[in-house]
Amino acid sequence: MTAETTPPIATREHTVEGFVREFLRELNFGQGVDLTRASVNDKYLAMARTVRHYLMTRWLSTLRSQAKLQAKSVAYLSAEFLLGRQLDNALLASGLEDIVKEGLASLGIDLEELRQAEIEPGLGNGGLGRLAACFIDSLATMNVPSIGYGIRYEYGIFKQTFVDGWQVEKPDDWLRLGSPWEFPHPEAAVKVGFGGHVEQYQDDDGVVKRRWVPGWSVLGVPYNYMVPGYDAGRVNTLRLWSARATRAFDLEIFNSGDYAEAVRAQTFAENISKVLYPEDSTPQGKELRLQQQYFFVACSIKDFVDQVLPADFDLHKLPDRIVFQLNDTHPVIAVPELMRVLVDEKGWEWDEAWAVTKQCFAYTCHTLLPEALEVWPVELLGRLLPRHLEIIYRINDEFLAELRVAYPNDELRVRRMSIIAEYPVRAVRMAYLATVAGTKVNGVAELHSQLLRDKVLDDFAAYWPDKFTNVTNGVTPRRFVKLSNPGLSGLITEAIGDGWVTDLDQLKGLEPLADDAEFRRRFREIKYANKQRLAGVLAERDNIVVNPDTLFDVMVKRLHEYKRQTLKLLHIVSLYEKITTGELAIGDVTPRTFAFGAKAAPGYVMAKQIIGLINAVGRTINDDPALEGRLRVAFPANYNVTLAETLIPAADLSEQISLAGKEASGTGNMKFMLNGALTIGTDDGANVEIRQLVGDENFFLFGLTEPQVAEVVERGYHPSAYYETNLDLRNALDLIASGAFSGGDRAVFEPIVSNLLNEDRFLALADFQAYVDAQARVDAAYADTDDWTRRAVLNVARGGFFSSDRSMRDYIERIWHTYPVAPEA
Ligand code: GP0
Repeated sequence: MTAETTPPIATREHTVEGFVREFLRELNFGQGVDLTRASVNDKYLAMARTVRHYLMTRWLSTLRSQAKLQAKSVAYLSAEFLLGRQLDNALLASGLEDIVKEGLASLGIDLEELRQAEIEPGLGNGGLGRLAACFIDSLATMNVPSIGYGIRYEYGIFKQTFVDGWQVEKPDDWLRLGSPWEFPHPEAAVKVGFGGHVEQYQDDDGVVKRRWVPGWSVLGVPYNYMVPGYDAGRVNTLRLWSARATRAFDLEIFNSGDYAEAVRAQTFAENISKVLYPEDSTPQGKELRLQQQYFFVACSIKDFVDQVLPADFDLHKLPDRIVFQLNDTHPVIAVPELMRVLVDEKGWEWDEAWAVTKQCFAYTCHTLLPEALEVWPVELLGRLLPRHLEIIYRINDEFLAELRVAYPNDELRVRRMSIIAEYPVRAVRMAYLATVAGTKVNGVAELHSQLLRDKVLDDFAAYWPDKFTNVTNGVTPRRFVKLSNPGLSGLITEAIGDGWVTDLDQLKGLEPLADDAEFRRRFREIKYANKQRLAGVLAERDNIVVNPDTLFDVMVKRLHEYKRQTLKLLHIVSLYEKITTGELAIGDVTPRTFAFGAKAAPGYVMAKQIIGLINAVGRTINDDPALEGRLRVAFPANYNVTLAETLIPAADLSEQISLAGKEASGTGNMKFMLNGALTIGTDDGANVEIRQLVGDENFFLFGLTEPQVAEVVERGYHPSAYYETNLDLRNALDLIASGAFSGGDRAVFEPIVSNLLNEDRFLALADFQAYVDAQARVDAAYADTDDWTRRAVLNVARGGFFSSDRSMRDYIERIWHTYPVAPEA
C-alpha cells in the first residue's frame, strides 16, 4: 500500500459497546489510569478524546476532498473565537449522545459530572467573538469550505469575581487541566518578523527594490481544532496560533553569555499570545496588541499560501480560491501583509499585486462608537512594521490621487477620506484601510449598515455605493436552542419535526400552535423547568437564591455605558424607593427577579462603579424583609457562554435597552427571542428587525429613536432638566446619592450620580420615563399568563431569520460567492 491508497482507519463503531471500548482504551492508554482510580478530569479528558475519534473520519475526508477539489474557501480572520464548552457540541455533531449516556451509565459514570469538568475556552470578549464561533459552526453545518484563523491565547477573558460587590479579575487559566480538543503542530510552525528596518537593493536585473529586514522574529505554532457540522456534514478547521521563541533566541543564550537576559527575551516573544485583551469596544492601542494582530494574520496568510494551496499554485488566481473575511479591524494589517508577500517576496509589480489583493478581502464593521474605531499611530506602526507602513502610505497616496481625479475641487473631502489621520497624532485609520482594500464592507444589522453608510463611512459610501451591504447577525440554533434548551427543542420537534435545527425558518410552523391551549401549557411548563434549572445552578454556583415563580427579567452583556445597565438599575431603585416610602404597596408589585451578568473592562472605571452599584442595590433589596421576597436582584459573577446556556432559556423578559444608534446589532437579543423571552427594547441594532418580525404587539418598544437622539444631542442635551422635572427619577437618584446603598457613605456612588446628572453621554435620563412606562406594560401583559405564553410562542415561531445559517447564506450571496462542498463519504 502507498500513502495514497491507504484507507483511513479513523472509523469507530457506533454502538454502546464500541464506545465503551474506545473510552476505556483512552482512559487506560491515553490517561494511564484505570477506571477505579480515574479522577473526574481523567474521565473527562478520555471522554473528550473518544468523542474526537468519532469525528475524525469526517475531518480527514473533509481535508482530503478540500485538497482534491480546490474549491474556493472562506478564511475567517478573527482575533476572537468565543467557543464555549466543546463536549456537548461534539456529542451532538457526532450523534453520540444516546450511546454515550448509556455507555457511561454502564460504567457508573455520570455524563453531567464530566460536562461540568470542562473549562470553557473563553477566547473572546463578548458579541464579536461569539459571533465568530456561531459563524464557523454554521459554515461547517452548511458544508462551506472554510477555515477560521485566530490566536490561541494562553489566558482567555479574565475570570470575574466579586469582593464586597466590586469586580476583581482573576486570570483565566483555561489550559491548566489539559486541552483535549486541540491538535498542536509545532513542526509546522511559521516565522513572523517584527521591527528592524527597510533596505534598498538591486535585484538580479538591476531593478531597485525595497525589502524588510526584521529586527526580531517569533514562531507561530498552529493548534488545530475540529469544527464539526451538525448531522454528518463537513468537519472544518479552526487554526489558532501560539507564539514561540525562534531558534535565534536559543543561540543568543549561548552567545551572549547572559543566560537570564536570553531567557527574558524568549519570554518576551512568547508574550504575544499570552493573554486576550479584555477591552470590548474600546481598543487600547498597546504595542503588544498590534503585535498580536500582525502575528496571527501573518501566520495565517503564510499558512494559506504555503501550506493550504498546492505548491504550484498561480497566485494570480488567489481571488478564485480564497476570501479573507476581516472580523472588524483587528486583522486589517493582513492587507499590507499580502501586498508585502506579493511585491517583496514574490517579486510582483505593485499594480499587479494590488489588483489581486483588493479582490481577496472583505470587511465587517461591528460598531458605531467613534472610540471603538481602531487607529494605530504611525510612530508605533512604523517602529514595529516599517515596511507595512510604507505600503500603507503608498496605498493611501494612490487612493488620494484617484480621489483628486474624482473630486477635483474638493480637497477637504480628500483629506477627510485619507487613511492617515493627522490629529491628534498621525495615525492609520484601520477601518478606512479595510474599506479601501475590501471588495465589500458590511454592517451587522440593517440599522447599523444604514448608519455606516450615512454617518461613519459616508464619504466612502458616496464614492463606492456598491461596496456597502448589510448582513444581519445570527446565532447558531445548535448551541443556543438544541443544546441549551432540550425541553423546548423536544417540544418543537414533536410539533414540526426536527428539520428546524438546520432550517430555522421551519419554526414558522409553530405559529398556529400559539393558539393551542395545550401547546401553551407545555411551553409554559418547559419555561418553568428552565427557571428551576437556573435556580439550581445559581444556588450551587453563586449561592444565590431565586424564585422560579417570579418574572425572570434578564440583562446579560458586557458592562458598557452605551448599553445602559444603569437605566435598568434606575427602574429597580425607583420601584424600591416607592415601596419603602409607601407610595406603592408591595402586594401590587409584580414579583420579579432582576438578573444581571456583565464583565467590565478592568480599566473602565465607570463600568466597575456600576457593577459595584448593582451589587449594592441587590444586597439592600435582597435583605429587606419588607419586600417579602417579591423583588430580587441576582448578579452571578463571571457571566460566560456556559452560564448563558442556562440563563437565556430561563428568561421571560430580555433587556435590550442600549441608546438607539449605539448597539451595532446585539446577538443576545436573538438568543432570547428563540428561547421564548419577550423583549423590552429600544429601536436599535437588530432589535429593529426582531420587532418587525414578531410584531409590535409582542415587543415592548420604548425610547428615543436614532434620529431623535441626534436631534436632542444637536440641540444640546441637559440631563439635569429630566432630574428636575421627573419626581420619580429624582427620588431614585437622590436615594443612590444619599448613601442608602453604601452604608450611608455618600461618596461611594457619587461619580455615577454626578455623571448621570451632568453628562449622561448615553441619555439614560432622557429615556427613563419611557422605560418605566414600558415596564408597566410588561407587568400588565405578564399578569395574563396564558396570553404572555402565546406571545412567547410567537417569538420563537418568528425568530427563524436569526439563525447564523441565514447570515452565512447572506455572506455567500452578497460577499463571498462560494459554494457548499460536501465531503466525500
Ligand atoms: C463590537 F466593536 N462588538 C465591537 C467590539 O469591539 N466588540 C463587540 O463585541 C459587538 C457589538 O457591540 C454587538 O452589537 C454585535 O452584535 C457584535 O459585536 C457582533 O457583531 C453586540 O455585542
